[in-house]
Amino acid sequence: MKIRTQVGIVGAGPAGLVLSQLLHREGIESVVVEARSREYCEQRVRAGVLEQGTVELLTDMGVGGRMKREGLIHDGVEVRFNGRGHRLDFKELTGRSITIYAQQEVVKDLIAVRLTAGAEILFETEALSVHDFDSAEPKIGFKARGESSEVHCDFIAGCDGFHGVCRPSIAEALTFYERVFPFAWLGILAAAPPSSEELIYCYHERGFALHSMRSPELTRLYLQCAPDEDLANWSDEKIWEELQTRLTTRDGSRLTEGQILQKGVTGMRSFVVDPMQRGRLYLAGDAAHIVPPTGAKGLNLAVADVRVLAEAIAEFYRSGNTHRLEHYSERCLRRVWLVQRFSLWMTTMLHRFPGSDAFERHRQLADLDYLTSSRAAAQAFAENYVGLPMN
Ligand code: RFL
Ligand code: PHB
Repeated sequence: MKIRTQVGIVGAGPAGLVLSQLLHREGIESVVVEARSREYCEQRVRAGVLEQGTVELLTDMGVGGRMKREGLIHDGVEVRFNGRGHRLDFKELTGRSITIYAQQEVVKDLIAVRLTAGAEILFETEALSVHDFDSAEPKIGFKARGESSEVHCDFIAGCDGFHGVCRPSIAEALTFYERVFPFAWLGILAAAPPSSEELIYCYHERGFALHSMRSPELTRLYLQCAPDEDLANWSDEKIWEELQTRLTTRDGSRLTEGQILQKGVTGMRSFVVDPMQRGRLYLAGDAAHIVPPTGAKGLNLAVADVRVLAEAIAEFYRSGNTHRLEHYSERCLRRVWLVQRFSLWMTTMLHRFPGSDAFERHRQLADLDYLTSSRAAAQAFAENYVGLPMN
């Protein structure tokens, strides 16, 4: 079997699906090859914070209906340390806000819109190779029902996440930049109403904790743990006790507890490849970069990449001009490094580093003090958190 299309996309995560829809709106055809089942993609619990620019793009693309009805708009966040909360008001500081809407809901909405428009998404089809990207007809190799097959296309978009095949296929042409952190996050989803109307980022001597949510009935919470933490050592009671200890305030307010529906450990790294392209293969999203989740940026950055890529591909089909394609990586990497800087700064300020001394803890507290007492500092934080301008 041989499939011919204009753009072959590997991966039906946020990057691949948004790209496919943006291209469709420019009259450009694509085929998406996805290793997992539709159900798996629609259920994978991950990000929850959408920048205003991401929300606007999804709305312009025609996938904003349910997000507008069910998403929670937040005008600020709380930063908590020494048992006291400090609210940072995005709306007042930047005129913008964020939306809480789960990544898997974004994925569900995108898949539904793409399939309704007659798109081809080949689920349960793992790409085994990408090749010929230095020619005018690159190819994605895969096996379907035991038979080797290929997608032949004009361009390949490698939207296959951190563990995909696209980046390794061009590894010799790339420079890698990486930091792995000596801690991870233990995350839970609980059937409990959120204990605050907004997100709470908490610094505590026992380690970082985060209060987030998915809906008026579902709380999402995280606590800093060891990178190789064994979930078997964490009973539900122990998780709640640790969260209560870290998030406690001087006035004694407590989290509302509930049944834990899901738990998992997420490693933390900062990772960038440069360039994000080789010949007619373009990397986007987690395939090209990873940020620690502290800044809530991974999904938003993936969307920013494919917006640049869709514009560049559209220009090529309109005029034959390859200028934007040639500068794809350069345009993306500027934002990528700004977001890396922000995510690393938040991570460093809020986590307990193993072996850190009293000097380091005083420095972190001074960072938090400055953030919550200086309007200039709060504004710099808010402008990054709600999302830097697209251009
Ligand atoms: P994805 O979502 O990993 O999608 C890649 C897709 O490619 C498929 N694939 C293949 N398909 C075919 N053939 C192959 N050989 C393939 N190899 C892989 C995979 O099955 C998958 O469907 O990457 P994408 O699209 O770049 O999207 C990136 C985001 O998923 C990621 O950055 C965010 O989830 C990160 N993140 C957050 N981002 C935010 O913007 N805001 C947040 O609040 C936020 N919180 C988080 C997060 C990530 C977390 N975890 C679990 C890593 C919280 C957590 C806990
Ligand atoms: C989430 O709700 O999952 C979430 C929120 C903020 C973050 C990371 C994850 O920084």
